[in-house]
Amino acid sequence: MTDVVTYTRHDEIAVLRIANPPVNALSQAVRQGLSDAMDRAESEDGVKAVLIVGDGRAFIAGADIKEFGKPPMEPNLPDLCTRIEASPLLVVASMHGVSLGGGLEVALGCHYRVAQPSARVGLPEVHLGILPGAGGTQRLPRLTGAEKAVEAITTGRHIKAPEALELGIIDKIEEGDPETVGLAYARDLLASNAARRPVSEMPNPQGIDWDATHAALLKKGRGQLSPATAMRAVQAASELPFDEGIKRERELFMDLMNTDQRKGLIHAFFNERAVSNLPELKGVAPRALQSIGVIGGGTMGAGIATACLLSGLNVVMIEMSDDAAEAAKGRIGGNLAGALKRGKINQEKHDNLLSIALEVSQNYDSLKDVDLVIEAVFEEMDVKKQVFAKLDAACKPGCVLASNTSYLDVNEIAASTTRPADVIGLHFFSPAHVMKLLEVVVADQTAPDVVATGFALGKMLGKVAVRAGVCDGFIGNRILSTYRAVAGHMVLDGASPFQIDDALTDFGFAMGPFAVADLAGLDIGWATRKRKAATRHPDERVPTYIDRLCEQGHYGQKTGEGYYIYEKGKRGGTPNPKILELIKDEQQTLGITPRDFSDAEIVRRYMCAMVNEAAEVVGEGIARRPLDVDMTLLFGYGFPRYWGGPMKWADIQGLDAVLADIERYGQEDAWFWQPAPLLKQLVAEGRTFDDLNKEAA
Ligand code: T1G
Repeated sequence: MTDVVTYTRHDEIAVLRIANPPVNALSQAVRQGLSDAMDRAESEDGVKAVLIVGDGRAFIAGADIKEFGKPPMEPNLPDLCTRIEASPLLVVASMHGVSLGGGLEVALGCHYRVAQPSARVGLPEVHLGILPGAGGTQRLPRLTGAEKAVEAITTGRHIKAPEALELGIIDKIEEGDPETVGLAYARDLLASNAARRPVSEMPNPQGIDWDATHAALLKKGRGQLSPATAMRAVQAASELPFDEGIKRERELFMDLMNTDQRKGLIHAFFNERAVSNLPELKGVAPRALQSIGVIGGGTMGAGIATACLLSGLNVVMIEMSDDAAEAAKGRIGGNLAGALKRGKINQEKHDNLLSIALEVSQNYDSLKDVDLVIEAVFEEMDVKKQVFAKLDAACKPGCVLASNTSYLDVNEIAASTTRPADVIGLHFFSPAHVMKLLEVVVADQTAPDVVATGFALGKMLGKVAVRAGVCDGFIGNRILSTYRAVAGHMVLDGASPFQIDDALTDFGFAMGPFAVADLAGLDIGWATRKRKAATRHPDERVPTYIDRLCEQGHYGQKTGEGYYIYEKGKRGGTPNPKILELIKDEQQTLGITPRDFSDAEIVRRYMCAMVNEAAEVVGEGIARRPLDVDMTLLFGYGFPRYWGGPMKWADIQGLDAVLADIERYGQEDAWFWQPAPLLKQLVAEGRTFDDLNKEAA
């Protein structure tokens, strides 16, 4: 018996308690322990029932993801679930915290299930690029029906106990210590002579329109395979005897285990957590955070203030006038109304946040007690320096002074104060109370505990915080400008913006670069091009066709016309015919004979440009590791999660092949396609970006 599963007798009931912190993942030791304990219960005299319960904060969080990619180790989970179910004893699961993936599958292998009111169950395997592979696709639909099972499995969502009871996934909800509640339930079942109730012996669920559902899942998944494949496993539960259905589930599970998408999604899962655990911050205590100042109540400032309020922090918002203060309060009120509507807060909380937790003032003296201030004013260095001078004077010693700037030099801002060690960049992404990415921009003199405070704030706000160094655009916007540029080059050479957007949404992006530009506002890019014109390298190719559209006052969604035409009240836009005319004019001016591009070439060039710039960013230390780039692109730029991020994508393609393409493209445009030194070094050494991640851990 392994020590991760303990065995105790309570009269005629044997209790199997799993203790494998932090979340009772079903490691080989746990599986072996459960199997041995079942054997023991069945061999001992007087045992009539078995209770399975989890120690700590969860029943079971699922299979041990750390074992993925390693050779399988017996006992495997599907057999264990079947073994539990086949026991001649009555087997009861008492669930608390989360019961996810293999954890729920173990419970479904039991004959009865009781749960805490706060318990949550789910089969989230599709988020890891796989499917429930221990009988979940066969047992769940026998309890809930096929349609509900398909919804639960293909969304991977957490189902709260009351809904789980309604769906028939659990049999009872009982408040109390899970082991005590489980024992009482087992005793009641025995007293009432309840029969064993193997789910596998329940009737096949009725079928649904499988092919239409499959097609809809593929479309909704934007190329992600696991939801649609998982649906086929549920179809087997409807059409095949249980044992054949289990075999079909196993086949489909192995198909998905061998996909690149599984590698990408597991990479995303682990690194979403690793990215904010910086070795250099081990033992560095963050400064206290109770109240936050926000300077500027525009869209960004109001979003930041909303995120802080929703996380339990008090906020002092500074604006310049009564009207501006009112407008800021209105934006925050609108954001909180949205949170109320989505059920994230109740009415009482909503009212309290607006009336007590939020103070809106025009006087910097109101900031005298705040622990951290975030400046979110106009992106103009002089304006920011004026604000920081006031903050320097008004804020208490030790108060962290942060700028939300998206590209300006945080070193220059810090140098304009008497306390550069307290200055840091906290780059939020709009809408700041929704987008998960937070770039923590560390200036040369930023103190370690100020960096730790930035990450502590990120954790409080539920953000994915990524450490960035100081450069134009930090990590995300710097890389964005490069892959946006290559898209422009392809337009000049013959690919239409619309074909490029379609090719990239087929690749898995939520939106293509031109639709994103319309969303963000074409005037922003226009202003950037004008700002950079004076210092631009003569060999840099910069399309001007879109400037002609801006000159006509067309800035994208906000004016109703950009790359696309937008009609009021309709989602999305239709391609703007003017664009193709403007491109043709510019091609004639430049003497370019346009050529055709395949979708594959569009994606390849776009990704190679992204990876090359990202390798520069890592090589310069602006990003600590390749995984920091991956998490930035996943959580701030709509990069398809099932690729794991651009660096994971490159590892999967093979860095040598990526470098070869970059060098080949360089024959057309040597200035743009300069292979990053780090990429060349890794290829020469036969290493991958993931190798760098492991070395930097
Ligand atoms: N295996 C191994 N480690 C896990 C784990 C797992 N399943 N789940 C979490 N951890 C670690 C995590 O890496 C972190 O470690 C710590 O626990 C706390 O996690 C056959 C094949 C359970 C809701 O997909 O959703 O079953 O960084 O920071 O925010 O069909 O973790 O501290 O060292 O996320 O409170 C299916 C994945 C697996 C659940 C807790 N199960 N986990 O969230 O804490 S596949 C899942 C989660 C499967 C079967 C298939 C969350 C959580 P460290 P955390 P949290």
